[in-house]
Amino acid sequence: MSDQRFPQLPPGFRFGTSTASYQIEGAATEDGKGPSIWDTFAHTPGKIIDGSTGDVACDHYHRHDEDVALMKQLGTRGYRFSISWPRIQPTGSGAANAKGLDFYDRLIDSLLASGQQPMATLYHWDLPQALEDDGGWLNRSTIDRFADYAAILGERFADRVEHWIPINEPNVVSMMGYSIGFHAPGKVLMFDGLPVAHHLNVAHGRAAIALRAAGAASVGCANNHAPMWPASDDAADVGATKLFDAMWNGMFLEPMLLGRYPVDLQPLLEDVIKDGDLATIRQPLDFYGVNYYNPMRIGAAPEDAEMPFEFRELLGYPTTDFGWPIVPDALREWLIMFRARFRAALPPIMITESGCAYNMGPDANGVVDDQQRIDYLDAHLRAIATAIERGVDVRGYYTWSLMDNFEWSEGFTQRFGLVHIDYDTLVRTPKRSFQWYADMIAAQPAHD
Ligand code: GBH
Repeated sequence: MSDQRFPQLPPGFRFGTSTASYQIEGAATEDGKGPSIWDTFAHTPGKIIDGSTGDVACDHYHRHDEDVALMKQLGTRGYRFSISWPRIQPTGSGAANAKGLDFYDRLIDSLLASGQQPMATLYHWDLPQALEDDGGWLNRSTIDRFADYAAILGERFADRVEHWIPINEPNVVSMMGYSIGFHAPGKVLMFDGLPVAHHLNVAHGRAAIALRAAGAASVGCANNHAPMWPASDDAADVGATKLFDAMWNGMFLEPMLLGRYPVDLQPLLEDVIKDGDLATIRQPLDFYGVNYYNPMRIGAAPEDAEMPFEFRELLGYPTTDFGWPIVPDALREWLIMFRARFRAALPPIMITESGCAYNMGPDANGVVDDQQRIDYLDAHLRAIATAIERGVDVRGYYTWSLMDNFEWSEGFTQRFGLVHIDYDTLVRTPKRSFQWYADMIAAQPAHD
């Protein structure tokens, strides 16, 4: 009997949680870890809204056993985390740091012992600072460094990691990091940041090849997708939306799945594409990871603006504490469109991130009453269930995030976790949504 109180996903559907190294680990200088661009950026005054850094974050580096025990309590069967490149190669090249490898070795073994299949991201934005000093992702040789790093990880962990993701949200890396400078390394290059996008694409392909050569069974991606809604029917707004859609959604998706860039972007990338690159990028993917948060409303910018598009407020929907609109229907529509458009070129989909910021803490009774997060997860899982009924092959949902963590430029001010973190004491308190997620998983007909 199906339990109508909860969304029902097909038998075998995978439930998990998701995190990233710099956001949770702390231990910024321990066991030989080198500095990353996020260490540098967070320590630069004025970059992080509350002046915080990831030096300690959730102290997951020392408390991973407790965190894995929480996953077991949740009843998830998968956990997506990222590996900190500068723990493995402190300067981004050369021999591996044994202590860095050992940390992930312990983590992976404890995950497996607790019934959590590891999904490892190689790059969730913490580039070794030494590589940035050489130009970072603007420098093509960073691709070779990334392929070497991928080979090290593949050799050590391919026997135990179920799913691999080379790069988290390359569109955010390129746009937020190198075009508008809101994220590390804080470069404001506008369209001159575009080579970064291409280099990230090639790095994705090279890492996929290296991982498979080392025996990795399943390699995918984690691309952020946002449905783009024009601010009006005006040709200028529609045109600006089409361009931004190509830059945000098409720039990585199309080369990965089809081996070509969106037509509108081809002239902008002519100079940076080398022979063979497009074939390198288009590696077969075992799954296509989608990070979904919300649709965006785009309008044409005034002629003297630096970029031809601008972001407008999307009105008429409830918002999270971060101010992001809540539109689960847009996820359903987007998934259905995605399948209709790519058909046989589309691998099975995993939702590699989906979640919301609500910032309440424990009440007088110690309860973190985040009913809004429960409603959010419920609605998004129902949207996915509907897309699956319409024929979209979605295999899993890894909610962002297991626990509150360092939310990049927002520091500790935005809380995405199922588990509350007290940043003074580092005490973990499962929220009501944690219990809901556990009950929802337990209510599935049969799950993997
Ligand atoms: C992800 O990025 C990251 O992978 C993860 O590390 C992060 O903690 C998490 O999401 C939460 O932020 O202009 O109001 O329409 C999210 C990338 C891109 C999502 C911009 C929201 C637009 C918000 N974000 N997007 S809005």
